[in-house]
Amino acid sequence: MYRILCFLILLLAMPLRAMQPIQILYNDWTSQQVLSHIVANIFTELGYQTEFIEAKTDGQWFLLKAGMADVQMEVWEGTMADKYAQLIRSQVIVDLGDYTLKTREDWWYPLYVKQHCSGLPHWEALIQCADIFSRPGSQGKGVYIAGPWEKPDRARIRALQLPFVVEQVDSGEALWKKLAIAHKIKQPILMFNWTPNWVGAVYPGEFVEFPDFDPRCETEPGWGVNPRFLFDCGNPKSGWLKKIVSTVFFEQHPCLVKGLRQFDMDSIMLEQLAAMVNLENFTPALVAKHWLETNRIQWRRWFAKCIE
Ligand code: TMO
Repeated sequence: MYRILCFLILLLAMPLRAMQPIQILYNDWTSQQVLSHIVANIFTELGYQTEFIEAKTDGQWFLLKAGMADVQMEVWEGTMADKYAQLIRSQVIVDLGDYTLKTREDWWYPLYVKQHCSGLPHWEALIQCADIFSRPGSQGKGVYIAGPWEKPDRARIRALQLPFVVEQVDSGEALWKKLAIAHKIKQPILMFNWTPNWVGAVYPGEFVEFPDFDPRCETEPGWGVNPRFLFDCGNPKSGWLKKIVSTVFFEQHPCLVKGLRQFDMDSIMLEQLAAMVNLENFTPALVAKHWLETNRIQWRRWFAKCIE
């Protein structure tokens, strides 16, 4: 009896599952949004239904665990390696490979700042120059402007004994606005940024050179320049960018998995896609549509196994 019931439930559930749209995580920075639209369009052309699941990166890991998200087109090493590794270990997600480009995410400043702080990009210069980054209310301490993605900046500030406070803004747009204003009056600014990104082409700048990243920096207090605290290092300077899918998706869609494994971008293309949104004011959807049209042969080759 029990067996028959199970069989019936399975029979009922199967077509439902097949009809369920593919859930694509949609985050809050431009290149991720464009790539999400690109992959959604590809899946749609191949006959699948898709939907976007809007999430902050903090919240997306839970959604993957809960079966409420299937595909994430951009997992960045500098900010997400820990959570990524946890979910790989617990077999919630499957790694579909790295893009050929390399990434970096870290504290960054526009080049004119060096005129006020000649020891840059070395991190120790921040100790002497903190006051040039002060703002009303920061009591002479430097202000570091963070986005909503980083790893514990306050822990790094403590470990490296930097006279800095963190001001966190909640989107990329808010970061770029701060940068645009500071840049106009050549005011020193220290903020989060990453590459590949469109920003460097418009605002030449550099990353602060912190002590080189090492996994032990985040697990062994004794490692590094401060023997008492974790996070006395920078983020990886040549990090990976990965595509991941839920284990459920991996098992259900072998041909899409094959396609996603081959899906690739170089840094020039990723920067262009972001620039078309942030500089030319096209929507991510439109930029994606344009990419699909001009790269049709390419993506159809990647997903050839899914095309009858
Ligand atoms: C994840 N991000 C590219 C915004 O650093």
